[in-house]
Amino acid sequence: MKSYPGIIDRILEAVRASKTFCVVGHVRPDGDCVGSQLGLALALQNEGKRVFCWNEDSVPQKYKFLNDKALFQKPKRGLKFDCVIATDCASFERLGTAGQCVLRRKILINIDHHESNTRYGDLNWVSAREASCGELIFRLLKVARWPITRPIADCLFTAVSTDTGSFQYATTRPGTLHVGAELVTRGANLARICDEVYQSYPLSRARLLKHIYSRFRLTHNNRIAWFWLKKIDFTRTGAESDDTEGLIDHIREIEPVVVACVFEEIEPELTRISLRSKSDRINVSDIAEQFGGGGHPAAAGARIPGKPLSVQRQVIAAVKRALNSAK
Ligand SMILES: [Mn+2]
Repeated sequence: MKSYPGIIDRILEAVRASKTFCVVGHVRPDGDCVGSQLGLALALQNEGKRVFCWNEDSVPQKYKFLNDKALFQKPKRGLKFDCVIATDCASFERLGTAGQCVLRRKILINIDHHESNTRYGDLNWVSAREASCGELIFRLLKVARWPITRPIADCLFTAVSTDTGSFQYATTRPGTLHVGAELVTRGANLARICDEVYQSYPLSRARLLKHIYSRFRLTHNNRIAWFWLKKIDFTRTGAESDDTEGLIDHIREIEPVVVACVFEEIEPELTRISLRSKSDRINVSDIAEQFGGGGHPAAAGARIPGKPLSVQRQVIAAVKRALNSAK
């Protein structure tokens, strides 16, 4: 709590002076995004604030249990907020259409843990040391002395757990585990969270996984693994685009693999890439930045225009260069 007293105090001052809020997150929200948004929104509601949450894309099925108070509601056109808070979102563009929904506001606060954050808020609290944005929200609540109720603990635990691969990634620090422990003390329902988030995948996702296992490719002495997700793969398996979260881990976890990459067809000439690194000498955020994206050293992504095969060649070549220069 010592490192950022100034910015937390300034955020709390702005929050205390505001009545109406919208808490927004990035396109294709993940567990850290939704958990941070809802944990913060519930705390604000408990303080008597009027709060909405909104994202361009809907809450993935596996996180819907966190939204039992239906806090996600599309703001009506022209609605004005005293305060908009963006969580887990590295740039204003990453808000997608949610950014347009909340243009009318007095103040924009940006709370995030991405190194590549562009500081697009009026107040910016960016701390890349934390493994998840959920830990920043936890700290905000502690400094504010707002109660961490059971529903809030569920949201924040989901945030921390999903962004750390269940406390496995190298970003997990002692503080991350302390936050997890305190959230469990405050009543986070581990059995329910693990069942909803990790043990309830739709059958369509299993079909997609079968496809991936039969199609993934290895190169560079098995140190690079990748697969493609084409639109037709979704149609064939009945999977939705939110079923793809975490699929990359299935190739990342293969022993010789150092860098895993997923290419997803968004449009015939627009590809979304996701990158994961298992080595602290390979920073995939640097690779993603070469293609206009960003993220964390071990997990990053980008959207790249161009012919799919050419995108694939360029990205694999950039990964090979990174591996060769890390030798
Ligand atoms: Mn995150």
